[in-house]
Amino acid sequence: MSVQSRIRNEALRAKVMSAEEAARLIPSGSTIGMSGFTGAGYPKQVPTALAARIEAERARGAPFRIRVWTGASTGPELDGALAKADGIEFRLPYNSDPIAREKINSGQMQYLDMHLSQVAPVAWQGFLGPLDVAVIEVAAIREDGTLVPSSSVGNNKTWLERADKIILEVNSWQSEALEGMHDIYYGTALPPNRVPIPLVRPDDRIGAATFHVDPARIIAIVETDTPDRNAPFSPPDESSKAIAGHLLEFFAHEVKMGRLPPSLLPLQSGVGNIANAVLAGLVDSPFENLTAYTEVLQDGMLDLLDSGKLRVASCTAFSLSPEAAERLNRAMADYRGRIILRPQEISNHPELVRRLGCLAMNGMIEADMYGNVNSTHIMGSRIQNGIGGSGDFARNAFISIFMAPSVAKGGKISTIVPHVSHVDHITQDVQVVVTDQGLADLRGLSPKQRAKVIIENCAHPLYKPLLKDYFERAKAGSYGLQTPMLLNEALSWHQRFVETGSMLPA
Ligand code: 0RQ
Repeated sequence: MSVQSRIRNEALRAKVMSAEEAARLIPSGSTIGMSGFTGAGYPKQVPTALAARIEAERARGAPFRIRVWTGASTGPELDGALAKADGIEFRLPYNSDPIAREKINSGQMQYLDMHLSQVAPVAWQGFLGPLDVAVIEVAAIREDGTLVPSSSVGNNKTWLERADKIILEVNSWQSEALEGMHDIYYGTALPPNRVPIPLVRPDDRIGAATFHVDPARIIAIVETDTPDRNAPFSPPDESSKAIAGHLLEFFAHEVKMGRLPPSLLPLQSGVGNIANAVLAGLVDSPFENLTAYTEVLQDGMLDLLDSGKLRVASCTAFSLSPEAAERLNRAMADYRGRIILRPQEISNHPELVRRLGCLAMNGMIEADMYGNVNSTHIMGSRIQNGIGGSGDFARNAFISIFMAPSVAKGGKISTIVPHVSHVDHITQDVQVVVTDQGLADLRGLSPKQRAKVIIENCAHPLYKPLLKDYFERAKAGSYGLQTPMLLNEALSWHQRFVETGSMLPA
């Protein structure tokens, strides 16, 4: 594929330069809005060149740091390289890069972990300050100067509108057949000018196929030919398969009771082993004509599309293994019409999640016996990734489901605890908790009723007697009996792990 064919606007071709030249146009102290969502569609060469420049400047005694806003997680060429160069002073809204995680947890990087639907509106509110530069990967530039989005949309529309200067990476690794797959809605506004979003089905198209951009603000275009960070998937393990089994049985029961239609409701599914096992389970299930209104399209969802069980998937990004990315890229045109990529403020919009009645299935770090969920912090203080889209979906879903193996670290940690060490999702936003041990349907239950069901159905046998014992003593010695709690003891399991390496008593 010749690069010329990807930059089809004559005037913009004059702005092509190397990544190093483009990186030189970014001043120290800049706030940069980068594309990228779960390792898809992030710029790959300019951030790496910028990291090299930051290291060179520091060697000369000139400190150089930037503020980075993205869609969600990116890849090693962006977060990894910039964090390694100690170039990121402030980062939002989601990170899963191990080097950046280490910088955050060692106090060297400020990190604002946000609901992903809220990033674009917050950028418009203005209290985060100006956006100096947007660095955005696109699949092509059309004759009329509009941009064909890449394998993720994220916050790109907002960064392109809001930034003073724009640097584009045109990546010829991305399929040209992506053109026509996106739906970029330009109708959002801040109050008091907000209007209803006219989307009532997961497959509705309400926007444009491309980004509009002011060509005068484009200061550089860099040509690349580099794959997304597509992490390999391990096949579902026994625990994930057990979790998937419990959940599919629950869905079947809900259909039988007339509380869900036979084609279920639009699925939202997180990433990782468990989510993939649930999707794999759906391929072999009796459910037909499924839809997805979700954040990312992962391997399991592609399989579900291929099986014919999934009619349409709306998302903001791909999150695929290298094999699945190859498969999708080869046949992209065949999937057009069945996959829609939207800005994350629309894919995760609370108004739409509530209207469509999504079935939200997300991973968790731990849940307590009352149904509060921790999705982000290990032992209350150490960030793992971030809340991502889980809060956007959980509070507004038709059924909000959280899943995890019943133990972590080979049994040294129970994921069902007396009290979560950090709260991301309050008990009112958590309707179903599932572990390999079983499923707790918490709908309509009071706190003490919830505790009984969670301990009985979800706790690992190693920890079940300890939880029962705590609950009985809490009921006898608590200051109040609505949500019994022994204040000094509630977090003692976590403290024991920090001190001895295990939540189990010696
Ligand atoms: O640590 O890597 O050192 O072994 O946490 O845990 O079991 O690999 O789980 O990859 O499914 O991630 C909640 C983090 C789960 C994820 C979370 C340790 C465990 C391991 C990772 P090691 P696993 P997963 C929309 C939804 C928030 C964002 C979200 C997440 C590591 O699902 O980031 O929902 N969610 N987005 O050993 C101490 C515990 C632990 C624990 C696990 N109780 N205590 N450590 N670990 N449980 C999709 C997107 O937003 C993209």
